[in-house]
Amino acid sequence: MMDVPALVSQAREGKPRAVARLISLVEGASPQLREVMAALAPLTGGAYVVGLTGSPGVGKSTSTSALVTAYRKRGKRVGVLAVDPSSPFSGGALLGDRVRMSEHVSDPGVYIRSMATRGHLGGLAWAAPQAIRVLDAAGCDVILVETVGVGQSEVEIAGQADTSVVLLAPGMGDGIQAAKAGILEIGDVYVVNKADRDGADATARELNHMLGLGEARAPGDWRPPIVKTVASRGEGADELVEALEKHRAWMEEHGVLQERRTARAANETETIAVTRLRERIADLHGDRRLTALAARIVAGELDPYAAADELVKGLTSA
Ligand SMILES: Nc1nc2c(ncn2[C@@H]2O[C@H](COP(=O)(O)OP(=O)(O)OP(=O)(O)O)[C@@H](O)[C@H]2O)c(=O)[nH]1
Ligand SMILES: [Mg+2]
Repeated sequence: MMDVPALVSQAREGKPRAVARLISLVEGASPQLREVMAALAPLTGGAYVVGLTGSPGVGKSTSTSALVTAYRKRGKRVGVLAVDPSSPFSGGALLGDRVRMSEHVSDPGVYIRSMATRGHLGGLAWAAPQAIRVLDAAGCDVILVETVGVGQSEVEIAGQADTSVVLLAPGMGDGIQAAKAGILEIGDVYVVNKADRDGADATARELNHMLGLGEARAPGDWRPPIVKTVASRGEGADELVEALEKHRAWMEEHGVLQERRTARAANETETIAVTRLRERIADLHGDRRLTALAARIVAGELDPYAAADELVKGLTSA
C-alpha cells in the first residue's frame, strides 16, 4: 500500500514521480482510489483546463508544445495530458508526441502524461477527469488535454475542459469533416494551423462562414475567435494564449466557468454512481437474487418493472 498523504505532499512540491504514481493509482482503479480522491479534493479547482481536438495530423501535439512554451514564458506550471481513445496502448501516435514534447521533458514546471483509454473501465469519461484532478492538485496552473482521433471522443473531451480548442488545417477537407463530427458546436476557440501552407485564409473564411460568425449575436455572447498559427515555428502561440485568456475571463464574468465545472462534476458523479449500481447488480447476480427475480418473471408471477423496483430497493438498502 502507498502512503497517500506523503505522495500527495510530494506531488504538491512538484515531484514528477509522485504525480505519476498518483495518476497510476487513480487510473488503475486501485483500492486506494477513494483515499487518493479524498486527499486531492481540497487541493483542486486552481487549474485552467484546455482541451485540444482535431483531425489526426492537424498539429495538436505541435500546438500543445508551442502552448507549453508560451505559458512557461508567463511563469505558469503546465500539465499535458495526451489521451488516445482508440488505442489500448500508450504507443503509436503518443510516441511521436514524446519527440514533439522533448524540449519540455526536463522542465520541472511541466508535467506530461499519456493515457490510452480503450478497454478502460468507463472509457474516456472515467479515466481523464481523475488524471486532470491529480495534475490540478499537483499545482498545475494550466492543463492541456490533447485527444487523438475524431468523433465522439472529441465531444467527450470537450465536456471535460473549461475551454475547448478545435484545430483545423488547410487542404485536409477539414471543414466538411468538422461539420460532420459536430465539432463546430464544441469549439470556444478555433485554430487554423499550418498557416504556412496554401489555403489557410480560405479555410479560415470557410470556418467563419460555417460558424455564422458574421451574424449578429446577443451582446455578451461569446464569439469564438479564429487564430491562425504555424505551430511548428511557434507562430501564433501568444495570440492563442491571449484568445484562451479572453475566453477564461469571459466565462468567469458570466458564471460560465462555474456552470461548466458543475455540469462536469455532475456527469462524473452520475457515471460513478451508475458504475457502482452495476457492480452491485452483478453482485446480486452472483448471489442468485437477480436470477430468482428473473425466474419469477418467466413463471408469470412478476413483471419486469416490479422486479426492477425490488432490485433497486434491495440495492439502496444494502
Ligand atoms: N507545415 C507545417 N507543419 C506542421 C505545423 N504544425 C505541425 N506540423 C507538422 O504536422 C505533422 C503532425 O503534427 P502533430 O502535432 O503530430 O499532429 P497531431 O494533430 O498531434 O497528430 P495526431 O496526434 O497523430 O492526431 C508533424 O509532422 C508536424 O511537424 C505547421 O504549422 N506547419
Ligand atoms: Mg498528437
